[in-house]
Amino acid sequence: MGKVLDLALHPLELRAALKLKFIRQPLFSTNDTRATPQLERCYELLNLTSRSFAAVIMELHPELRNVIMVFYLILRALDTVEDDMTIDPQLKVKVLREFDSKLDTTDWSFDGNDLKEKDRVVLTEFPCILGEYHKLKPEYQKVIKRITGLMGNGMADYILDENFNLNGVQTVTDYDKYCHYVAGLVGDGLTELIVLAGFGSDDLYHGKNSFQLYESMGLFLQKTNIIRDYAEDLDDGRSFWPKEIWSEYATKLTDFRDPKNTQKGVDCINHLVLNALTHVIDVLTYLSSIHEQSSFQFCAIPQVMAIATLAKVFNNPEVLRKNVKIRKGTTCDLILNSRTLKGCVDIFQYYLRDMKQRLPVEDPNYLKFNIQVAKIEQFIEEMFQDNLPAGVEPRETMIYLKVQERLKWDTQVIPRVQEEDYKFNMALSVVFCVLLSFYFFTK
Ligand code: D3A
Repeated sequence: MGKVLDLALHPLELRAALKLKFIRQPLFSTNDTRATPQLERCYELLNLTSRSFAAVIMELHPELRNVIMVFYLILRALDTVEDDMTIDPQLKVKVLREFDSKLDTTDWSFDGNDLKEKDRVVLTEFPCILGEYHKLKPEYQKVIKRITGLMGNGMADYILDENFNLNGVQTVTDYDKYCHYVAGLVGDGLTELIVLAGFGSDDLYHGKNSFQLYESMGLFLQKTNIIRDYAEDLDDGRSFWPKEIWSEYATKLTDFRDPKNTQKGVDCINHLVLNALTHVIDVLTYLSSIHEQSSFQFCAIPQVMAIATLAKVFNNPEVLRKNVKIRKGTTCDLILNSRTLKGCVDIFQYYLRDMKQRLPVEDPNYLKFNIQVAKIEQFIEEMFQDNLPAGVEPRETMIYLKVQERLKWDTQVIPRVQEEDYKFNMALSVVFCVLLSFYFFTK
């Protein structure tokens, strides 16, 4: 009921939700996801673990759809072992370290999770995932195995790291390193897969700056989740906020829960948001290098949701007590409007300006925050250079040329969006006429 009321109070979001549900057509048919009972079961497992992300993966180009579905399930299986506090740490470390070698088998499974663990089925039915993994092209299997090995060992190292377990994340460098293992590596693997499929420019994975770009794709998502999940993580007896930042505002991380420290907590949140914003230029550069439409959407949706979430947590004391989330209708709107690079950039600009407007002058990082936003705004200017005075030619910088290339793909999406608008308006007119005639005839 809450969700329905939420939508009714935000008519533009209601419009987006209806358009997404009834009008927008997927880029590719999804019939082949039911080609065999084993493949169908894998997609069911994907749906069980994350319904919303499953929908994003289902929309991918058939060349990458099963590859990323299998990659996601394997990563989820790793996560399910790592997260389960009922598993003996010695066994946990062994399973995590050996996980990549299990990909060479056809029948490995794991039944050691707590019966209450919702995702345990991914591990008990792992042979089903292995069956689909072995059907993938060898070059895709190699990427998945490499990342599984690095992530499994990284997770095991953290379990054995007493300082981390006792005192949490210390420096900002440690924070970046932790986020590298849980999300940066995902960005690495996905980027190699996208480039192997020929869906992104070669330099996106092999270029001089490529590591920084795909690392930022993961770090921006993970840092957003870490800021948002403060209350939930603390309830579970953990936290990933780095001491180097929070110690500027409190002596203990739990201090922020005390209402008398709310302002300090909010200052700390804003500082963490500022830290996350250092990845935005890389994210926009990365998105400019994707040429295939479904891969672009797959990469763009989590990023626009992250900037919307950052704006939601920014200067928000509620984060200190509960998990705040963006509205369902906002998500629909973001999904519809992030199909073009220009659309994504507009979304980033909208939320950056919103945060800048709400930033109190008393904030200890007021100046630094404004400088970071100005830096991003200036970068966006350079991306498009569409406000130049008459007679001034655009500077052909690396990002400008990249964006020009991407805009060619954007122009193919625009007619699709216009057709959807037309269909939606027609459908709305028909519904309106039917309701009106019903009213007059029954009066
Ligand atoms: C960094 O990883 C990427 C990526 O890199 C190039 C491209 C696309 C997606 C991801 C990444 C991802 O997105 C999810 C995420 C956050 C942290 C880790 N991941 C991750 C794990 C595994 C894969 C890809 Cl294969 C984002 C995410 O999980 N969500 C939750 C569901 C949301 C989108 C954001 C959808 C919704 O409607 O709520």
